[in-house]
Amino acid sequence: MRALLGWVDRIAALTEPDRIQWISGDPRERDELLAEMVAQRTLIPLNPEKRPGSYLARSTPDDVARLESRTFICSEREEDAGPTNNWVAPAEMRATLEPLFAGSMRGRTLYVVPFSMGKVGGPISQLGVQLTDSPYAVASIGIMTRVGDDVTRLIAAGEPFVRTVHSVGAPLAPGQMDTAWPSNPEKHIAHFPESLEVWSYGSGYGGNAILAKKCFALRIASVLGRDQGWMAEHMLLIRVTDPYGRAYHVAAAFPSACGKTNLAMLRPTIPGWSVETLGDDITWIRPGGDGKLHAINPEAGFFGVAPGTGASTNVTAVETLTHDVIFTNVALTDDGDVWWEGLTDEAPDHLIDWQGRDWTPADGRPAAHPNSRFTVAAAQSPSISDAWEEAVPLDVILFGGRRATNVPLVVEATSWEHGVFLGSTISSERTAAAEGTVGELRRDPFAMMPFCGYNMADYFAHWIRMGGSVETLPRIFQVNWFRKGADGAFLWPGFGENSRVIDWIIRRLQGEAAAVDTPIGRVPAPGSLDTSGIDVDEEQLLAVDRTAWRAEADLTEEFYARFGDRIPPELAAELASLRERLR
Ligand code: GTP
Ligand code: SPV
Ligand code: MN
Repeated sequence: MRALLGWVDRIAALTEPDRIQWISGDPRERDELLAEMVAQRTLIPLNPEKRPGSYLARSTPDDVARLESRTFICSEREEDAGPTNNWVAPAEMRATLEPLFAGSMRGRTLYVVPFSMGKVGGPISQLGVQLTDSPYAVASIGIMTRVGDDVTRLIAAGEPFVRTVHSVGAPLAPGQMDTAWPSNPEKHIAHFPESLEVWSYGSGYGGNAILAKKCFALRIASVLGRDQGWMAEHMLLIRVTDPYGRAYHVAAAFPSACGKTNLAMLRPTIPGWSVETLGDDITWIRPGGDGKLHAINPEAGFFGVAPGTGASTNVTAVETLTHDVIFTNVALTDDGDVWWEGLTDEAPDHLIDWQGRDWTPADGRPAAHPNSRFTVAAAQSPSISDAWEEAVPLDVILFGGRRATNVPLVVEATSWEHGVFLGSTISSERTAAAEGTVGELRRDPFAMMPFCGYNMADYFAHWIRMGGSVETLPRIFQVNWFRKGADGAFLWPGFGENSRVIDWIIRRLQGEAAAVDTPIGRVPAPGSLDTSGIDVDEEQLLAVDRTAWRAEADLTEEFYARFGDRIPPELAAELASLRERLR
């Protein structure tokens, strides 16, 4: 406890808040915080008849997504951050941050938020504390993690914890009016993997501000996993039950805004199957005592993409969002409810858009920001599994991305090493979840490019190594719901119909579905994928074009070359045999 108190004192002395508030986890404390934010105009209460317990927040236009260019891994040695991370020496970053944080909380409250990733005291769980001057962040962390006195007691008893410090960088002079969304044009999201610290300055949004999420549960946790023999992954986690009542656990790594929440809440369109949700964004994986890898969802809520979430795409999400939700950057309806593109087929005649301006369909611009999101407790999802707070044995791992060309609907890896190779070669079209040009193709191995806290080649080697940690490994598949035909339309209906791919995968595990070998892996044999009742061009969906794949192999070689001789020999060998098979 002395360690925690001393640290809070030091940060308070640096940031000079007007007051310090320890978050206990009491529901009354939460209600007070929400009421304060309403008074401050940070939150707009929604119509309690339509959306009880729910609020809308609007950020500033420069604070709407993760900022990868402002995200830093500050390891002692540059090579430990690797060529795909922004590296700054720890001493240099501290020298940059100190003057920014000095006095940055003047006129504000410093909240001390103790949180647990995974259930409090759970065998795979980890503790952290976020010090923040953002009540919006406090409310979000309260939904996304388990916060409060239970955690403080564990820390007092000597449990280790990750230290995270966050300031929106908007001190208030005496008497100065606050703004609805305080932030600072200068932003830094800095990770210190050796001292297990995160310092975030200037942003109030999502992964930049809820430091338990990407900063801790992925970037710092990936380093802990490397050192301690476990894995922190950008994956959803589901339990799939087949028509015979057999249950399987499936984890899937798709890049940001590429369908994790959708698959996590999948409603199968084919009879006999059911899917339960365990997690939608982050999965921690460890060898279990039974010779299998075991997985947990370390989070307690969903911070999900709103646009594209509707009755025809993700009805479970729509049902999850009926009460007690914080929406950010969606549109406001005239009757005090929310709307976003894709919620309904037809837009309302009039809205207030995400920037607070009048909006009609004729305006032509989106009413909700493309990266607008909902924050909601996992427990209130109708699809939540009874087992969602427990560790479950992992049977299948999927890797995916958003690829208009080349990548088939589903490919089965022929071995763990081949599966790791597939994961390492994933590229995906950029989405609005971070800055950058939407649609531009970029490498996103294991969907972890923005989230790996160390050298990505060492991360690849860690995956290879984990293959030797248990007797029965999950089977690995690559999927792509986003392949397009010559007319530019998706070849695959997606959403609930993705259950047909899950069905094929599970029947592969049972030895009940046929596959054919291609140079890149196994694809469904003609007739083995259940396409009854839908009209799809299976040949195009599963086609493997050798010329295009030779070009893909060239790009993979270029990508690997960025890491020099740190690329594990197993992956270099996989690339060589791919080339061999493509000849
Ligand atoms: P993060 O929270 O950013 O990590 O992303 P996520 O992977 O959870 O993203 P999410 O599931 O919210 O996906 C967002 C977008 O993907 C929405 O626009 C969806 O409409 C779209 N999407 C999801 N599944 C499918 C699918 O099967 N087919 C198609 N075409 N689009 C999909
Ligand atoms: C992502 O970008 O992958 C997210 C949203 O899940 S955020 O928490 O903002 O990073
Ligand atoms: Mn994510």
